[in-house]
Amino acid sequence: MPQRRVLMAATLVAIAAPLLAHAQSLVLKAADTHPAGYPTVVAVENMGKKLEAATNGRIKLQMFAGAVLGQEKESVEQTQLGAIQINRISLGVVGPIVPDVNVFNMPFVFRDVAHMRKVIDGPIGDELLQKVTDSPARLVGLAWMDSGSRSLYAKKPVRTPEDLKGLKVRMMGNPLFVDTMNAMGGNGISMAYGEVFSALQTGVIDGAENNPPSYFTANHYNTPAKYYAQTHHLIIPEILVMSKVTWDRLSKDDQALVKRLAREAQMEQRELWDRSVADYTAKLKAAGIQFIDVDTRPFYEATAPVRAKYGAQFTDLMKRIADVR
Ligand code: GTR
Repeated sequence: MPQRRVLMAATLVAIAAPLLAHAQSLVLKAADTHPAGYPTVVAVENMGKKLEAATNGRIKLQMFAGAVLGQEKESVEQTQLGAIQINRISLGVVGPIVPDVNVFNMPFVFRDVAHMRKVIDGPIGDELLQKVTDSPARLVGLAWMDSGSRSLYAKKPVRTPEDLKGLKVRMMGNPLFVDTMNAMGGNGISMAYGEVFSALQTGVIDGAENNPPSYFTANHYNTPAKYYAQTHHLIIPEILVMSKVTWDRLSKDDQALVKRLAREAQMEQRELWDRSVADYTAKLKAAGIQFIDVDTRPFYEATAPVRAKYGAQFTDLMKRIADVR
Protein backbone atom coordinates (compact mmCIF):
# COMPACT_ATOMS: atom_id res chain seq x y z
CA MET A 1 0.00 0.00 0.00
CA PRO A 2 1.50 3.40 -0.90
CA GLN A 3 2.92 5.19 2.14
CA ARG A 4 0.84 8.30 1.51
CA ARG A 5 -2.44 6.38 1.61
CA VAL A 6 -1.45 4.69 4.88
CA LEU A 7 -0.71 8.08 6.42
CA MET A 8 -3.93 9.58 5.14
CA ALA A 9 -6.02 6.73 6.42
CA ALA A 10 -4.19 6.69 9.74
CA THR A 11 -4.91 10.41 10.13
CA LEU A 12 -8.58 9.80 9.38
CA VAL A 13 -8.70 7.16 12.08
CA ALA A 14 -6.98 9.47 14.55
CA ILE A 15 -9.51 12.21 13.84
CA ALA A 16 -12.50 9.88 13.93
CA ALA A 17 -11.59 8.10 17.16
CA PRO A 18 -12.33 10.89 19.67
CA LEU A 19 -15.46 11.83 17.72
CA LEU A 20 -16.74 8.30 18.08
CA ALA A 21 -15.95 8.17 21.76
CA HIS A 22 -17.96 11.31 22.51
CA ALA A 23 -20.71 10.92 19.98
CA GLN A 24 -24.20 9.95 21.09
CA SER A 25 -24.38 7.25 18.50
CA LEU A 26 -21.90 5.21 16.59
CA VAL A 27 -22.43 5.26 12.84
CA LEU A 28 -20.93 2.25 11.10
CA LYS A 29 -19.89 3.01 7.55
CA ALA A 30 -20.58 -0.07 5.41
CA ALA A 31 -19.10 -0.68 1.97
CA ASP A 32 -20.21 -2.86 -0.93
CA THR A 33 -19.02 -2.91 -4.51
CA HIS A 34 -22.53 -3.79 -5.72
CA PRO A 35 -25.27 -1.27 -6.43
CA ALA A 36 -28.31 -0.49 -4.29
CA GLY A 37 -30.85 -3.30 -4.41
CA TYR A 38 -28.24 -6.08 -4.78
CA PRO A 39 -28.88 -8.95 -2.32
CA THR A 40 -25.74 -8.31 -0.25
CA VAL A 41 -26.50 -4.59 -0.01
CA VAL A 42 -30.12 -5.14 1.04
CA ALA A 43 -29.21 -7.79 3.64
CA VAL A 44 -26.58 -5.54 5.26
CA GLU A 45 -28.94 -2.55 5.22
CA ASN A 46 -31.58 -4.66 6.97
CA MET A 47 -29.00 -5.77 9.49
CA GLY A 48 -28.31 -2.09 10.14
CA LYS A 49 -32.00 -1.39 10.76
CA LYS A 50 -32.18 -4.20 13.29
CA LEU A 51 -29.00 -2.98 14.98
CA GLU A 52 -30.40 0.51 15.26
CA ALA A 53 -33.69 -0.77 16.69
CA ALA A 54 -32.00 -3.13 19.15
CA THR A 55 -29.73 -0.37 20.51
CA ASN A 56 -32.35 2.40 20.49
CA GLY A 57 -30.36 4.25 17.89
CA ARG A 58 -27.04 4.02 19.74
CA ILE A 59 -25.51 2.09 16.83
CA LYS A 60 -26.49 2.90 13.26
CA LEU A 61 -25.28 1.67 9.91
CA GLN A 62 -24.85 3.74 6.80
CA MET A 63 -24.51 1.85 3.53
CA PHE A 64 -22.15 3.08 0.81
CA ALA A 65 -23.04 0.85 -2.13
CA GLY A 66 -21.74 0.84 -5.69
CA ALA A 67 -18.02 0.96 -4.80
CA VAL A 68 -18.22 4.63 -3.82
CA LEU A 69 -15.66 3.94 -1.08
CA GLY A 70 -13.30 2.31 -3.58
CA GLN A 71 -12.69 -0.97 -5.34
CA GLU A 72 -12.63 -4.03 -3.10
CA LYS A 73 -8.87 -4.18 -2.60
CA GLU A 74 -8.70 -0.55 -1.47
CA SER A 75 -11.86 -0.83 0.59
CA VAL A 76 -10.37 -3.79 2.45
CA GLU A 77 -7.29 -1.71 3.26
CA GLN A 78 -9.54 1.05 4.56
CA THR A 79 -11.37 -1.50 6.68
CA GLN A 80 -8.12 -2.82 8.11
CA LEU A 81 -7.29 0.74 9.16
CA GLY A 82 -10.73 1.44 10.61
CA ALA A 83 -11.77 4.13 8.13
CA ILE A 84 -14.52 1.76 6.90
CA GLN A 85 -16.23 -0.16 9.68
CA ILE A 86 -18.18 -2.88 7.88
CA ASN A 87 -17.40 -4.37 4.49
CA ARG A 88 -19.01 -7.04 2.34
CA ILE A 89 -16.40 -8.43 -0.02
CA SER A 90 -15.66 -11.53 -1.99
CA LEU A 91 -13.51 -13.99 -0.09
CA GLY A 92 -11.38 -13.97 -3.24
CA VAL A 93 -9.78 -10.66 -2.31
CA VAL A 94 -9.18 -11.79 1.28
CA GLY A 95 -6.96 -14.68 0.16
CA PRO A 96 -3.84 -12.55 -0.42
CA ILE A 97 -4.05 -11.13 3.14
CA VAL A 98 -5.36 -14.20 5.00
CA PRO A 99 -3.97 -17.18 3.04
CA ASP A 100 -5.94 -19.63 5.23
CA VAL A 101 -9.18 -18.69 3.48
CA ASN A 102 -7.84 -19.76 0.09
CA VAL A 103 -9.18 -23.23 0.81
CA PHE A 104 -12.62 -21.86 -0.18
CA ASN A 105 -11.15 -20.01 -3.17
CA MET A 106 -9.91 -23.06 -5.03
CA PRO A 107 -11.56 -24.17 -8.27
CA PHE A 108 -14.17 -26.92 -7.85
CA VAL A 109 -13.52 -27.29 -4.12
CA PHE A 110 -17.28 -27.45 -3.55
CA ARG A 111 -19.45 -29.90 -5.48
CA ASP A 112 -22.17 -27.32 -5.97
CA VAL A 113 -23.76 -24.29 -4.32
CA ALA A 114 -25.79 -26.44 -1.90
CA HIS A 115 -22.55 -28.07 -0.71
CA MET A 116 -20.91 -24.68 -0.20
CA ARG A 117 -23.90 -23.51 1.88
CA LYS A 118 -23.74 -26.56 4.12
CA VAL A 119 -20.04 -25.93 4.69
CA ILE A 120 -20.31 -22.20 5.47
CA ASP A 121 -23.32 -22.75 7.76
CA GLY A 122 -21.50 -25.39 9.80
CA PRO A 123 -18.37 -25.73 11.94
CA ILE A 124 -15.92 -25.31 9.03
CA GLY A 125 -17.57 -21.98 8.16
CA ASP A 126 -17.20 -20.84 11.77
CA GLU A 127 -13.58 -21.94 11.86
CA LEU A 128 -12.72 -19.95 8.75
CA LEU A 129 -14.42 -16.81 10.10
CA GLN A 130 -12.38 -17.29 13.26
CA LYS A 131 -9.19 -17.66 11.21
CA VAL A 132 -9.86 -14.29 9.62
CA THR A 133 -10.47 -12.78 13.06
CA ASP A 134 -7.35 -14.36 14.57
CA SER A 135 -5.09 -13.40 11.66
CA PRO A 136 -2.97 -10.24 11.77
CA ALA A 137 -5.26 -8.66 9.13
CA ARG A 138 -7.22 -6.57 11.67
CA LEU A 139 -10.55 -7.81 10.30
CA VAL A 140 -13.28 -9.61 12.22
CA GLY A 141 -15.15 -12.29 10.27
CA LEU A 142 -18.85 -11.70 11.00
CA ALA A 143 -20.77 -13.86 8.54
CA TRP A 144 -20.90 -15.43 5.10
CA MET A 145 -23.00 -14.53 2.13
CA ASP A 146 -23.84 -16.25 -1.10
CA SER A 147 -22.35 -15.54 -4.48
CA GLY A 148 -23.55 -18.65 -6.26
CA SER A 149 -21.14 -20.04 -8.79
CA ARG A 150 -18.94 -18.23 -11.27
CA SER A 151 -19.04 -19.08 -14.95
CA LEU A 152 -17.21 -17.76 -17.95
CA TYR A 153 -18.53 -15.10 -20.33
CA ALA A 154 -16.67 -14.35 -23.49
CA LYS A 155 -16.96 -12.99 -26.99
CA LYS A 156 -17.23 -16.51 -28.37
CA PRO A 157 -18.84 -19.73 -27.16
CA VAL A 158 -16.62 -21.86 -24.94
CA ARG A 159 -17.33 -25.55 -24.37
CA THR A 160 -13.92 -27.06 -23.77
CA PRO A 161 -10.52 -25.96 -22.42
CA GLU A 162 -9.32 -25.85 -26.06
CA ASP A 163 -11.94 -23.19 -26.84
CA LEU A 164 -10.35 -20.94 -24.21
CA LYS A 165 -7.00 -20.96 -25.95
CA GLY A 166 -5.78 -17.42 -26.65
CA LEU A 167 -8.65 -15.76 -24.75
CA LYS A 168 -7.71 -13.09 -22.22
CA VAL A 169 -10.00 -13.48 -19.26
CA ARG A 170 -10.25 -11.12 -16.32
CA MET A 171 -9.93 -12.71 -12.90
CA MET A 172 -10.12 -11.22 -9.39
CA GLY A 173 -6.89 -10.00 -7.80
CA ASN A 174 -5.52 -13.21 -6.30
CA PRO A 175 -2.77 -15.26 -8.00
CA LEU A 176 -4.80 -18.38 -7.34
CA PHE A 177 -7.45 -17.20 -9.82
CA VAL A 178 -4.96 -16.31 -12.55
CA ASP A 179 -3.47 -19.80 -12.16
CA THR A 180 -7.00 -21.24 -12.34
CA MET A 181 -7.79 -19.54 -15.64
CA ASN A 182 -4.42 -20.48 -17.09
CA ALA A 183 -5.03 -24.10 -16.11
CA MET A 184 -8.50 -23.96 -17.67
CA GLY A 185 -6.88 -23.06 -20.98
CA GLY A 186 -7.20 -19.26 -21.16
CA ASN A 187 -4.95 -16.35 -20.19
CA GLY A 188 -5.89 -15.07 -16.76
CA ILE A 189 -5.51 -11.34 -16.19
CA SER A 190 -6.10 -9.83 -12.78
CA MET A 191 -8.04 -6.58 -12.81
CA ALA A 192 -10.34 -4.60 -10.50
CA TYR A 193 -14.07 -5.21 -10.96
CA GLY A 194 -14.71 -1.58 -11.85
CA GLU A 195 -12.39 -1.77 -14.85
CA VAL A 196 -13.90 -4.85 -16.46
CA PHE A 197 -16.70 -3.20 -18.42
CA SER A 198 -14.45 -0.88 -20.41
CA ALA A 199 -11.77 -3.55 -20.79
CA LEU A 200 -14.39 -5.81 -22.38
CA GLN A 201 -15.65 -3.01 -24.57
CA THR A 202 -12.25 -1.97 -25.84
CA GLY A 203 -11.06 -5.55 -26.36
CA VAL A 204 -8.31 -5.33 -23.73
CA ILE A 205 -9.84 -8.60 -22.50
CA ASP A 206 -12.02 -11.14 -24.30
CA GLY A 207 -14.03 -12.29 -21.36
CA ALA A 208 -14.47 -12.47 -17.62
CA GLU A 209 -16.23 -14.75 -15.18
CA ASN A 210 -18.91 -14.20 -12.60
CA ASN A 211 -22.40 -15.15 -11.44
CA PRO A 212 -25.47 -13.97 -13.41
CA PRO A 213 -26.43 -11.11 -11.01
CA SER A 214 -22.94 -9.57 -11.28
CA TYR A 215 -22.73 -10.16 -15.04
CA PHE A 216 -25.98 -8.23 -15.39
CA THR A 217 -25.71 -5.46 -12.78
CA ALA A 218 -22.14 -4.53 -13.75
CA ASN A 219 -23.39 -4.28 -17.33
CA HIS A 220 -20.72 -6.69 -18.57
CA TYR A 221 -23.29 -8.33 -20.85
CA ASN A 222 -23.59 -5.07 -22.78
CA THR A 223 -20.20 -5.70 -24.40
CA PRO A 224 -18.97 -8.22 -26.97
CA ALA A 225 -18.92 -10.87 -24.16
CA LYS A 226 -22.35 -12.33 -24.96
CA TYR A 227 -21.75 -16.07 -24.47
CA TYR A 228 -22.22 -17.40 -20.95
CA ALA A 229 -20.50 -20.78 -20.68
CA GLN A 230 -21.66 -22.51 -17.50
CA THR A 231 -18.36 -23.79 -16.21
CA HIS A 232 -19.21 -23.17 -12.51
CA HIS A 233 -15.46 -23.32 -11.88
CA LEU A 234 -15.44 -21.18 -8.73
CA ILE A 235 -17.96 -21.16 -5.90
CA ILE A 236 -16.64 -18.40 -3.68
CA PRO A 237 -18.61 -17.25 -0.68
CA GLU A 238 -18.79 -13.58 0.17
CA ILE A 239 -17.66 -12.50 3.61
CA LEU A 240 -18.97 -9.76 5.87
CA VAL A 241 -16.18 -8.27 7.95
CA MET A 242 -15.87 -5.59 10.58
CA SER A 243 -12.77 -3.55 11.21
CA LYS A 244 -10.94 -4.83 14.28
CA VAL A 245 -10.47 -1.19 15.30
CA THR A 246 -14.26 -0.81 15.55
CA TRP A 247 -14.87 -4.27 17.03
CA ASP A 248 -12.49 -3.57 19.91
CA ARG A 249 -14.46 -0.46 20.79
CA LEU A 250 -17.74 -2.37 21.15
CA SER A 251 -18.87 -3.81 24.48
CA LYS A 252 -19.09 -7.59 24.74
CA ASP A 253 -22.89 -7.34 24.51
CA ASP A 254 -22.75 -5.20 21.38
CA GLN A 255 -20.25 -7.60 19.82
CA ALA A 256 -22.62 -10.51 20.47
CA LEU A 257 -25.52 -8.52 19.01
CA VAL A 258 -23.58 -7.64 15.86
CA LYS A 259 -22.56 -11.25 15.42
CA ARG A 260 -26.13 -12.52 15.86
CA LEU A 261 -27.58 -10.01 13.41
CA ALA A 262 -24.82 -10.78 10.91
CA ARG A 263 -25.78 -14.44 11.03
CA GLU A 264 -29.41 -13.45 10.41
CA ALA A 265 -28.23 -11.39 7.45
CA GLN A 266 -26.41 -14.47 6.12
CA MET A 267 -29.72 -16.36 6.03
CA GLU A 268 -31.76 -13.45 4.68
CA GLN A 269 -29.27 -12.74 1.90
CA ARG A 270 -29.55 -16.33 0.70
CA GLU A 271 -33.24 -15.98 -0.06
CA LEU A 272 -32.68 -12.68 -1.82
CA TRP A 273 -29.84 -14.32 -3.72
CA ASP A 274 -31.86 -17.22 -5.05
CA ARG A 275 -34.50 -14.82 -6.33
CA SER A 276 -31.92 -12.56 -7.92
CA VAL A 277 -30.17 -15.41 -9.76
CA ALA A 278 -33.51 -16.43 -11.29
CA ASP A 279 -34.39 -12.81 -12.08
CA TYR A 280 -31.10 -11.85 -13.69
CA THR A 281 -30.80 -15.10 -15.60
CA ALA A 282 -34.18 -14.33 -17.16
CA LYS A 283 -33.12 -10.75 -17.89
CA LEU A 284 -29.86 -11.89 -19.50
CA LYS A 285 -31.71 -14.38 -21.68
CA ALA A 286 -34.23 -11.72 -22.66
CA ALA A 287 -31.28 -9.50 -23.64
CA GLY A 288 -30.09 -12.20 -26.05
CA ILE A 289 -27.27 -13.71 -23.97
CA GLN A 290 -26.61 -17.31 -24.93
CA PHE A 291 -26.33 -19.69 -21.99
CA ILE A 292 -24.14 -22.63 -22.93
CA ASP A 293 -24.32 -25.96 -21.12
CA VAL A 294 -20.82 -27.17 -20.50
CA ASP A 295 -19.41 -30.53 -19.50
CA THR A 296 -17.43 -29.34 -16.48
CA ARG A 297 -15.36 -32.52 -16.12
CA PRO A 298 -12.49 -31.44 -18.45
CA PHE A 299 -12.26 -28.13 -16.57
CA TYR A 300 -12.24 -29.96 -13.26
CA GLU A 301 -9.45 -32.19 -14.47
CA ALA A 302 -7.47 -29.33 -16.01
CA THR A 303 -7.46 -27.47 -12.68
CA ALA A 304 -6.16 -30.42 -10.63
CA PRO A 305 -2.63 -28.90 -10.52
CA VAL A 306 -4.08 -25.70 -9.00
CA ARG A 307 -5.77 -27.67 -6.23
CA ALA A 308 -2.55 -29.62 -5.73
CA LYS A 309 -0.43 -26.44 -5.53
CA TYR A 310 -2.68 -24.35 -3.28
CA GLY A 311 -4.36 -27.22 -1.47
CA ALA A 312 -1.17 -28.91 -0.23
CA GLN A 313 -1.44 -27.05 3.08
CA PHE A 314 -5.17 -27.85 3.42
CA THR A 315 -5.31 -31.61 2.84
CA ASP A 316 -7.19 -32.41 6.07
CA LEU A 317 -9.55 -29.50 5.69
CA MET A 318 -10.27 -30.39 2.06
CA LYS A 319 -11.15 -33.90 3.14
CA ARG A 320 -13.50 -32.53 5.81
CA ILE A 321 -15.10 -30.24 3.21
CA ALA A 322 -15.57 -33.15 0.81
CA ASP A 323 -17.13 -35.21 3.63
CA VAL A 324 -19.87 -32.62 4.23
CA ARG A 325 -22.99 -34.10 2.64
C1 GTR B 1 -18.79 -10.58 -7.44
C2 GTR B 1 -18.61 -10.37 -5.97
C3 GTR B 1 -17.92 -9.06 -5.74
C4 GTR B 1 -16.66 -8.92 -6.57
C5 GTR B 1 -16.86 -9.32 -8.00
C6 GTR B 1 -15.55 -9.41 -8.79
O1 GTR B 1 -19.41 -11.83 -7.65
O2 GTR B 1 -19.86 -10.34 -5.34
O3 GTR B 1 -17.68 -8.93 -4.37
O4 GTR B 1 -15.64 -9.66 -5.99
O5 GTR B 1 -17.54 -10.55 -8.10
O6 GTR B 1 -15.49 -10.22 -9.69
O7 GTR B 1 -14.63 -8.63 -8.53
